[in-house]
Amino acid sequence: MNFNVLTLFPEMFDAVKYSIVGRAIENNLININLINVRDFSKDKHKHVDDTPYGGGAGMVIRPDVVYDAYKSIKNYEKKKVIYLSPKGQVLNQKKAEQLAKEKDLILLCGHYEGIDERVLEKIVDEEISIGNYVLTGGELPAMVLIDSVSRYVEGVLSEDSTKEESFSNETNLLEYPQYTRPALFEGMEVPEVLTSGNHQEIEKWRKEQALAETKKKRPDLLKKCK
Ligand code: 4G4
Repeated sequence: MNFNVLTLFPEMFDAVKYSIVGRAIENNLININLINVRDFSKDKHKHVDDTPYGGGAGMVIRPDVVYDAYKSIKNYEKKKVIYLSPKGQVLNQKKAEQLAKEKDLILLCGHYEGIDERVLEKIVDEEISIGNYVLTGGELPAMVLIDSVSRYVEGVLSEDSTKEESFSNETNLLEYPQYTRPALFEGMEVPEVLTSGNHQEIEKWRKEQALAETKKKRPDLLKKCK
């Protein structure tokens, strides 16, 4: 899967070269094509923004600069364009899974007061938010989207890990708690059932824990599933 990113701060995407997504890039399972919008500026000072018509604080990114950056992407007309914005539909697990079916995405990152509405009207297919809060730019949301979508790309994770976890398991419950060595940590032991070797009992305990965990930490999830 190929993520084309239109951004004023391509260096921020160095953050995704680590861990599982980093390995997926190395293994050519996913690719991130960074397009620096500033390279498409019209003036010698490399300006990309201007004052808003009608007045008001801050600066707005010019539509022509964004449009030229967009058109530099090969076969741009055929690729779904996502604008990361606080006005968007809030990203969830189902949406991440759906987006992983696309061969290509174009992620548009805004800054300052945003981007001129006309180019958004012209090129944006979907507006997505990563939650109800405001950030200085769309880069962190784009990286969050890349991470959540990449996990659904074939070969990125081990077989079973996307199926079992919170928010995508069939039960709609949070995951049960996990334990590893040492058996004794700061006076705290591991729940006995997990070292019993009784797999039926372990499964039963994990189901109970998942329900208890959800009741305690996210009761809203229980109400949502009827
Ligand atoms: C577009 C319009 C996304 C992008 C305005 C982006 C939060 C989210 C931005 C802005 C963002 C989110 C400058 C407010 C960049 N903030 N919740 N900021 N702003 O997904």
